[in-house]
Amino acid sequence: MPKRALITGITGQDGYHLAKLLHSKKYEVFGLIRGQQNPRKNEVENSLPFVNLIEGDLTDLSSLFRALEFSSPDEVYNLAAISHVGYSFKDPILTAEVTGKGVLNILEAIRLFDKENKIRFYQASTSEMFGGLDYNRPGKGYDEEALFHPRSPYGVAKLYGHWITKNYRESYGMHASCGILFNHEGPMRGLEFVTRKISNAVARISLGKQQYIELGNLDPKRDWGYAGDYVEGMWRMLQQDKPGDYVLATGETHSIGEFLELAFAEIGINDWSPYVKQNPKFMRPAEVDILLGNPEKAEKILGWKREVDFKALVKMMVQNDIKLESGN
Ligand code: NDP
Ligand code: GDR
Repeated sequence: MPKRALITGITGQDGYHLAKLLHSKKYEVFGLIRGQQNPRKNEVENSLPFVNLIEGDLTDLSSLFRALEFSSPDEVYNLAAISHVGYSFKDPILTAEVTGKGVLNILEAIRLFDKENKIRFYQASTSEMFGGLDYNRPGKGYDEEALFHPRSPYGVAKLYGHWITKNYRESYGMHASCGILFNHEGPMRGLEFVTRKISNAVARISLGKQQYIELGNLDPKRDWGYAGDYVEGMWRMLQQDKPGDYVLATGETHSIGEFLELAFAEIGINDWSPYVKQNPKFMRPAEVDILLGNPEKAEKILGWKREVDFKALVKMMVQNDIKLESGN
């Protein structure tokens, strides 16, 4: 019997990569999609034709229960969230409902549905829970034991999701794991995130379709990996005999300026400064200045390691956007 997996957040970047990975491993894949007429539905049907879509919303426990009944999964990957940190300052209450309490909804639905306690659960936790104040692990990078200090409504909501997942593991013996993932990017990244915003703008500038790009704060540093590598780590967490929490990261950190430098170099521009304008509109009330992860535990126990390095990631994203923008 093939294994069955239910993915929430199927229209997102990670939903795409994870569905592909599970399909390649012969899983039957189900994806939760929200809204009466989700604008991304056609896209998902075309790019992931093997996925069985189920309508539902993380804020609606009854829809989650129905999704479990319909898919009868061995594994549930909870990737759905309001995931944009900047947006979470504008809509903090909705962010708490979806990104925070939504996790409780799906855990509760599983607890009520799965009387034999067999379902394995993955929660998409994040480096945003650490907050970038590098005071407790100077230089070494955040690991699973590092202190949390979230700096946005998104980070605070994710911390609730993280702890309630651990609580269900401890209280009910659920096989529930949290992947504390640092930023991961790629051609499927939403245009609202800084890496894809840059790769898309660079492609358009090279084709004469755009003059410049407007960005917020250029100083923050991030530990950027490739999303295709990270979904492999998610899957490996659920294949362990025991549930646990794991950091997935590259162990390197780079500034937005460095990303700009490599991206513009792809189109033969060495000085990017004339093409970048700063706009306070893209700044946040509180910033995460630096994130650096320590993936030692995942490397040791899961045998996981990132494959794509920073330079290759930037190249992949810019070249993909040049292709898309030139209609090839
Ligand atoms: P995306 O923003 O690309 O995808 C988010 C998904 O959540 C979309 O499919 C969206 O669906 C869905 N969603 C939003 N609200 C609801 C709701 N109320 N009910 C059901 N579905 C909903 O995120 P990523 O794929 O990049 O990330 C996946 C998860 O991992 C997220 O939880 C994110 O917070 C977390 N994460 C991501 C990292 C990264 O670097 N990418 C790093 C660490 C954690 P719709 O199309 O309907 O909007
Ligand atoms: P992040 O990603 O906040 O790390 O969250 P994002 O790409 O949005 O921002 C990274 C850094 O770039 C700065 N920045 C800008 N960001 C955006 N989006 N747009 C801009 O124009 C811009 N200019 C500068 C930001 O201030 C920030 O410092 C991502 C999400 O995927 C989360 O869901 C996930 O949990 C974390 O990564 C790990």
